[in-house]
Amino acid sequence: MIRSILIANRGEIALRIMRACEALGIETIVVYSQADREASYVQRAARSICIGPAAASKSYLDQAAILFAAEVTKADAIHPGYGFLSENAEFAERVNDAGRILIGPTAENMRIMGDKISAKRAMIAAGVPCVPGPDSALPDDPAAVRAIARDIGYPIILKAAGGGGGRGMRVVVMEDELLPSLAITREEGRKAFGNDSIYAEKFLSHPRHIEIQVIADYHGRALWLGSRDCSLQRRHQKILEEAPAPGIDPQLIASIGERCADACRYLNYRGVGTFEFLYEDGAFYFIEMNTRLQVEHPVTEMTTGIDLVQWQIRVAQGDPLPFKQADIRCEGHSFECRINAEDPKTFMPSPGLITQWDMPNGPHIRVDTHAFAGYRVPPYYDSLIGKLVVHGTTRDEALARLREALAETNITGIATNIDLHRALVNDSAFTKGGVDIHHLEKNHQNILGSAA
Ligand code: MV4
Repeated sequence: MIRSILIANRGEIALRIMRACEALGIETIVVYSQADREASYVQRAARSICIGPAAASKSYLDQAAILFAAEVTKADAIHPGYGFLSENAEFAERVNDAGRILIGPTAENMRIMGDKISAKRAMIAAGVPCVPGPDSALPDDPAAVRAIARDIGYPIILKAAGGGGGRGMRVVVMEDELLPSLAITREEGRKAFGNDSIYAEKFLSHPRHIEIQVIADYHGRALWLGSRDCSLQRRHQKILEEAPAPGIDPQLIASIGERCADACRYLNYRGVGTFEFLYEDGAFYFIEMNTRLQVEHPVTEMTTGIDLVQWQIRVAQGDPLPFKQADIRCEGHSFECRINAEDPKTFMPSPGLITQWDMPNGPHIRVDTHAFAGYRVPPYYDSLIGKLVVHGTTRDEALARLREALAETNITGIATNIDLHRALVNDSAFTKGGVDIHHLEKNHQNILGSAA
């Protein structure tokens, strides 16, 4: 039984995890950097420990400092949240070696999925459909590389095995560019990830980004918990997500979901996780698996009624999942707007003092945030300061609630992307449903302009 959890994260997700702990009667310990001293969740925790200066490398990424804080407080478990150390296999091992529970999948799960080539190989073995292309690294021999690319068919995309989330990728349109592009991507992979393995895939030109949430216990049960559409993004930063993915045959989603749950059982996956797919012309193609709780988990909670963080904790302490796949429902529709402290036109971060913080509330509305009037947004971290989540019986009802909720929102003192969200909920392509991953970047000016 877990009696106490050290939360190795900050901001809205630290508070989200704290709420789940409180609901389960688990004591919370939070670690914080000097820049997060005035955050209210730091006072709310039973114990709080400053682990270093503002720079994440000297605080939220300092494994020794976090492990020491856990030792001092005798924390039974550590919850890493998202980002920071959440997908770090070495950290997971060190937590276990210290006799503590890491709330997340096993270090081996993280290692397999962290290497995008081994992830793809595992998915092919488990029967999950992948983007066409070999599940092995490109060879050194130029003639062999050319033959592989020709076999896939141009355009192709080169990806670094150590990359992911949009880092270390390059599209190749013609054979002329192949070897120079490969050399550059290799060098980037070597420098950024210490891994110069590169793989090649067919480049999909207009996909949607659809993901499947899963949860697996230590007793061989693995379930899929519906789909999310995360196509509205800019520079690999998601802006607005929804569940379920609109306009896709639920039977097709269910068949992919079953594949994901099968893959979890095949891989002895533990905890919560997300299978990321590209969806184009009616077909799904696996690209990556995230071995953590994700920012957008609330839309899945709203449509399934399952508290993912509570179940993540319960599974980590060995509880069996009490529901079967047939018990999992996808009810209605949910949207999440990521509220960022940033300029809506330039996307430049906008830290500083929040002078007014009026958030909507009422039925079918959820706001996940650590911010408040008088809170100072520090300049050192991600600009996400909150998430506005709504639910409706239908997508249109959820959208109407989202419009109303955004109209009620008033944040002053710092710039936020609220105006972008207000414009998005009136963008006809978005309201119709099913925009691709390029929609926001292509139409950003028009979307903002037509709202004014
Ligand atoms: C792709 C792709 C097109 N074809 N793979 C970007 C992030 C990383 N997770 C994988 N990514 C992509 N992989 C093939 N074969 C286009 C992207 C991509 C993308 C994917 C999801 C969400 C946003 C994106 C933005 C640009 C490119």
